[in-house]
Amino acid sequence: MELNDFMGSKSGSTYDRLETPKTRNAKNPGGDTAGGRCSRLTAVCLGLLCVLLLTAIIVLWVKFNHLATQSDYLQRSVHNLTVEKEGLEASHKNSVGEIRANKNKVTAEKDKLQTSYNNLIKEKDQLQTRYNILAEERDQLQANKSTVTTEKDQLQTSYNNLIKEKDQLQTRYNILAEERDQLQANMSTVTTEKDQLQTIYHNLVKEKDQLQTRYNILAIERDQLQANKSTVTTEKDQLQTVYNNLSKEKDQLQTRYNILAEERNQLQTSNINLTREVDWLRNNNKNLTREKDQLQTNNNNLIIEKEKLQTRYNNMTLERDTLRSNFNNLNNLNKQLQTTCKSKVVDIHVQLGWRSFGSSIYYLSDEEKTWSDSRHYCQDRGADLIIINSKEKQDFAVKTVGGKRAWIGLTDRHTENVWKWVDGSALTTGYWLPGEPNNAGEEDCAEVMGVVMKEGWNDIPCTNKNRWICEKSITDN
Ligand code: 2F8
Ligand code: CA
Repeated sequence: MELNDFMGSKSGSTYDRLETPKTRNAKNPGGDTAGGRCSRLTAVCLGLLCVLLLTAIIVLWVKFNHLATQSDYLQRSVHNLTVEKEGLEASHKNSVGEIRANKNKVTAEKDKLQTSYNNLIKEKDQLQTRYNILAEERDQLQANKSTVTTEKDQLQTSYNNLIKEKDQLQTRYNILAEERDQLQANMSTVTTEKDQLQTIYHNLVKEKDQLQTRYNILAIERDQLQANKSTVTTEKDQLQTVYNNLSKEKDQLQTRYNILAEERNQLQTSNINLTREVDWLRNNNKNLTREKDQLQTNNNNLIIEKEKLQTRYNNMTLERDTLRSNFNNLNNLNKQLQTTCKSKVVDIHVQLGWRSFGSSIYYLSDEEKTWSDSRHYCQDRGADLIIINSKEKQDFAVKTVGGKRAWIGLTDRHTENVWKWVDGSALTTGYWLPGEPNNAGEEDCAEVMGVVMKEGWNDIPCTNKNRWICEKSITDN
């Protein structure tokens, strides 16, 4: 727009002064002069200069517009930033104000809390101090209470004893007073009689001596009564003094009792704070008392049961002693009977051909049987084949069998060369003949030989028939 205007304005002066060849030729159609060429060169140069100027102007214009746009943008940005800055400053001011206000509030609250805290600390210390003082006072009062209670109990006991003694003295005093009254009555009677006698004395002179004598006697009696009266009076006075002293002491005790009662009331007042503890202790005490009562009841029941058990134990002890005595008697009787019985058994067996040796009896058969049949014979009679486990028994067996031979209770028929006795015990010491046992032809049973120079054991077949020796213990049963 402005460019066109600019160019228009410029063309008005420059283009009016330029001439194209056509126009020049039209003006000067005759020829091409040096001036004309110079003019055209100048015109061309001017045209180029114009173009350059125009280009520069356009570039500058564009740059100007760009700078103007940037300037507007920057101005708007500055404006916006300024607005934001103002808003931020305002909000900052508000925030700073709020923060300052809050800070002041917090500081004030903190100060209040600090003050409250300090006050609480002080109150706590004061309470702690008061609590410690109260605790000490409570302990002292507790101690004083215990002491006062003990003293009060002692005084009460003393007071009761004094009251009893006072009552006894009063009773004795009353008795003495009655006796005194009786004596006074008697004395009055005697005095009356004396007056009568005095009258009679005047009237009956003859009887004067007798009456004088009686009078003297009566006078003596009177003197005695008078002396008694004096004594009674003295005792009465002493009793009165004692009674007065007792009354004084009673009054003093009453005064001290009143003082103690006041102190007790003060202590009771002071102990109000301890009432809870006391109640708690009482509750505990009640529970403990209940438990104690239950335990007491249990204890009583246990004592009753224990006494019953003791009675039963005593009865049972008596029964046991009786039974033990009976048992001992029966045991002795049993031993006697066993001894007698064994003796009888031995006698009977001896009569039947058995021989006694040690604590057993032995039987040497006349018959001959196999080893097993021989053993059955013995077993049928409560015996078994002989077991020879000592030199003494070996000698006895050799002697019993004489010049013959007999089965003994020894065999290895279950395991070859493992010899065992009939009671299952293993053979430890054998009295075998030289070279025996040799198992010469399945020889599993043992015999004892009593032949001279051939006294010992030999193994032979169990099916052989042989004599045998039975052994029966008389200590069994
Ligand atoms: O009858 C068997 C018996 O024969 C001999 O004794 C007589 C044997 N003695 C010797 O050989 C020394 C036994 O061992 C044998 O049992
Ligand atoms: Ca043999």
